[in-house]
Amino acid sequence: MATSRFTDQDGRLDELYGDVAAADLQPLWKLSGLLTPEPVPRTVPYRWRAEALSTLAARSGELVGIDRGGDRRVLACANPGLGGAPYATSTMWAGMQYLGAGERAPAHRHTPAALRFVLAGEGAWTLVDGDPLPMATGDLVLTPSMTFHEHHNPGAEPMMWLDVLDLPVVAALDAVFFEEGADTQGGPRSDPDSAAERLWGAGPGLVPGGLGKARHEAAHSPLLVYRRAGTDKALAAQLAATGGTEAQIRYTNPQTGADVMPTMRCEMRRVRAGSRSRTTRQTGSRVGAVLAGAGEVLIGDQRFALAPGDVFAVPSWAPYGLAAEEHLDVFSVSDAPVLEALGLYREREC
Ligand code: GTQ
Ligand code: FE2
Repeated sequence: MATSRFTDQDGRLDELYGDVAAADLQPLWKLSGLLTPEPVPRTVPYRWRAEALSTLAARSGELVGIDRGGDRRVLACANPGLGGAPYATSTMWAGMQYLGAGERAPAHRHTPAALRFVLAGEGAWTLVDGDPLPMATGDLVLTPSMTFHEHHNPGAEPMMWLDVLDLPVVAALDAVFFEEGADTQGGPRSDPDSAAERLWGAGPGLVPGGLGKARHEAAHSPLLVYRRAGTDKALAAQLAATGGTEAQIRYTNPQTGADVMPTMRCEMRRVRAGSRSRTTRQTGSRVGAVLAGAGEVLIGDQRFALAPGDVFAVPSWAPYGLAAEEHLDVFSVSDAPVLEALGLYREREC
């Protein structure tokens, strides 16, 4: 029905809009783009080449020291869609961290949860709440929310790894807290593994019984490191068992089967040489990194060539798929646990 008693000719309307703005109010009927039929992410499909990441990180290592103040020598992947924010996607920080031979990054803790994935190299170790975690190619290391962590590289070679944090989520919720910690004296460690692995990584489906309650109730996985040998074996066995062209595993909390941390889901996907993966879309964004192989990634309507060490960003609801020229192993992190917890997770085959 026409609402003809309202006319734009009415001069009082301009006055109303002026007064509305002056009162820090906005009329919904003048706003658009709020309730879109589908997600309209600002994050754009993007790929950072390994070559640029590693050469610029190494140059930073020559010119920039690690001291209190800087603390971490990290080049943050800045998605060009995010207006200059140092975030890979709207919900995830991803950065290449470089630690020179003999260097140490001092202890601290914070509410944003972090993980490290080693794309190449070994020799450094991260100390998480006192537990030393040696890091090597293909390993996933967790530093959950509010755990003290420091990085040491007692070796003769520099080392680099990919950091992923839920910082944009925690920052959006205005829940960022940070504290410095007391440094542990560094030095070469002889431990080949961590206490977390000895206790929680003994064997598939086997978890310790009779431990204190606190340990079971932590919001994150008590297993703080997931080794390449384990994921490699699982992927190979899955491919053999299914006879398919791709395999996928999720890193889980051995105690609960939940994601390793409350805000981030970690996965590894393997696509056989000459094959294409399924293409899917899901709500929430993803950061991917190529551990091995060569091929192409489809993100939205764009294709990017992939080589080992490349990092890429998948916006929410963008079709995502992999094509392998050579047997491709891609590690990725998504914010899926957050969307699931809020009842906002959707997934669809494209
Ligand atoms: O290694 O503790 O990339 O605190 C960003 C913030 C790494 C770290 C990052 C951090 C760290
Ligand atoms: Fe940190």
